[in-house]
Amino acid sequence: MLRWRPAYVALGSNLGQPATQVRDALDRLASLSSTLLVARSRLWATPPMGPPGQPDYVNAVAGLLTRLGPRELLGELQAVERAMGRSRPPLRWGPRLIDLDLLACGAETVAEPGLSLPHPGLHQRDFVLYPLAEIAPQLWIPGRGRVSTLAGAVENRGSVALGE
Ligand code: A4P
Ligand code: MG
Repeated sequence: MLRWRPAYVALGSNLGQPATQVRDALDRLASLSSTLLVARSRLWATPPMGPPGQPDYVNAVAGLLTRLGPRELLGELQAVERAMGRSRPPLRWGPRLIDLDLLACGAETVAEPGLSLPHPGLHQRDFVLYPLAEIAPQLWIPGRGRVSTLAGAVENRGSVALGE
């Protein structure tokens, strides 16, 4: 039997109805085959990192148990993005309907074209670390440290939890 391993996914949206899209994406993650949604953070309202003038984001993190490998799981995340109407944004860090990033998959480190694990920006982003610390404070990020420590050290750029 294939083994189950923990995986963490960051969700973000700042176009359309961001909170609705993030909830919709969480439901879609719960429906993936060979995968269980076992934890979900609160939704967070976060100021944009990137080009100025774009709306605030809603962010969240999901905790999964999955039998998929990291590449297969990333493929599923990209299929959810497409199904939700995401087109490639023309601008780096520009606004988007939904963004699903694979943060970590077990303790694997991957550095390949198209897949980096752990996610390279994770340890510097309040909008990832705060929700991740709600569901996995003890998680060890290879090369970076413990999530609770990283979340305590990162600059709070004005991110606030929404009441759910
Ligand atoms: N890729 C490599 N590793 C991964 C991984 N671990 N997870 C590749 C997901 N994708 C990974 O992604 C670009 C390429 O990264 C893909 O082809 C994939 O193979 P993309 O989703 O097409 O483009 P992107 O998301 O615009 O690029 P980028 O640079 O990854 O942006 P980020 O890092 O996702 O940042 N501000 C707030 N407050 N909240 C946000 O959520 N998000 C962004 C986007 C900017 N500012 C934000 C937020
Ligand atoms: Mg992305």
